[in-house]
Amino acid sequence: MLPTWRLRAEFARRLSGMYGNEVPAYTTLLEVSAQVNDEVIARTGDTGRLGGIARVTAERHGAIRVGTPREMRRAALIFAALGMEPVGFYDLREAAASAVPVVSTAFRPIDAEELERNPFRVFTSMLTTADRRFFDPDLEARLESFLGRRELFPSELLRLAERAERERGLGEENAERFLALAVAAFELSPEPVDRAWYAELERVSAVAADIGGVTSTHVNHLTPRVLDIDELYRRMGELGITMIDRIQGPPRWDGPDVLLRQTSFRALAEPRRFRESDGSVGEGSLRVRFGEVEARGIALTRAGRALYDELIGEPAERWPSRFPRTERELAVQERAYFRYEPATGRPRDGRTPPQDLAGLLDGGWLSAAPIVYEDFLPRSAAGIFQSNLTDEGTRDSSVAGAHYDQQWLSGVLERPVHDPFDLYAAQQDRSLQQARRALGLPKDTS
Ligand code: OOG
Ligand code: NI
Repeated sequence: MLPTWRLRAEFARRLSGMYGNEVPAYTTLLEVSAQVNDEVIARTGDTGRLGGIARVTAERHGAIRVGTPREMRRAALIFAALGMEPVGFYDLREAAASAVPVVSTAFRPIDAEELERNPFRVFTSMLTTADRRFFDPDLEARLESFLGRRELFPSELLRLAERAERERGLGEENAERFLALAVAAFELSPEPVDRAWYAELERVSAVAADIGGVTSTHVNHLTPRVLDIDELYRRMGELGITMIDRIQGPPRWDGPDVLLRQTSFRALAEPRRFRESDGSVGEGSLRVRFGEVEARGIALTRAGRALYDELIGEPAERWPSRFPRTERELAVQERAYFRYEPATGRPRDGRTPPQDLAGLLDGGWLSAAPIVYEDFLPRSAAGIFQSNLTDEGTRDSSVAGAHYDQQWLSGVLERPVHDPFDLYAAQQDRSLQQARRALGLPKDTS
């Protein structure tokens, strides 16, 4: 029997192997990331404060794009089989200046223990075909009909996924079959692309064409995690791989690493087959996939995030005077999430611990371990999407956009879409109450 987490780890490993065969620059990126990580560990020691090296080395996120609520629901079932649940709602239509007509969520494990075993996550976007700013009624109808005719996931895969979710794993033979089918579902298809249809959608948005212009889905990118993203950025440049002009997310500074920093490069054009209007099939190429790398830091509370959102438009020099400069300040000001533990073996000398968090931390009664940010950032995601488009596409801003939100997505998926802040807060809260109990303190009700 392969339990859920092993299915997830094995899926991530095989997907990475498959993608490495498809996109050679990804393999280079993995090599450079591993090198940088080894060097950081040799320099600083593996303190594991933001995840141990075993986790970080295996850690990836993927990005996929689907066309309809039905496809989204089926993707959710496959991820559920892997112990990955929908977390967060991202509306990239508003976050991007270019035409990016999608809304998204991230499928990922939500328990600390499961994250530690393998934190594989997939940023999953769905085309907003009902949004009149991008698609007129005629194009919407043709898109719906095209998407309605395709099956991204074979029924055998869906049946095995249902079983894996229900039984929290699969026997060896079924697991093998499930993994092979699941990886194949995200492979680039040799099926010819209808040139005129693809081009028509491309005029609206390259993202729309990538999703709705082909009969299958594919991994758009797979992203390794690196411990020093500035160093990685420099080295990729030395290898002649042109990165986008900046690292998205918080600036480099000497304070704590928070949230997520990401950067990307455009992958090479890939050979694809095209069907022309006269019915003939010939060779061509498309350049839609890219490489991305990320560094992860501490998860911020709503208050911390509000401050981050305020500062992100400002120059990095402003950070030190405005953003908490130490983990202690982040904790005491309730700007970031931590897992609290009672300090062990410390003689009390007859003293009673103070009530407040600052006192508990400063007096050495409690230790605080950062909770890693496991999610994405809409502005960075939009930046990543955008920097890899050569064309802005078209958007009719004179008409109203269609409304999609987290509740709507929960309905589509027939599963709750978790709020990331609630997940981090619950984890912190549990640890704090437990620690207070261990110290003989009353429950903190603040
Ligand atoms: C997803 C872009 C967002 C990230 O890391 O923020 C993303 C896509 O291109 O499909 O992957
Ligand atoms: Ni990504």
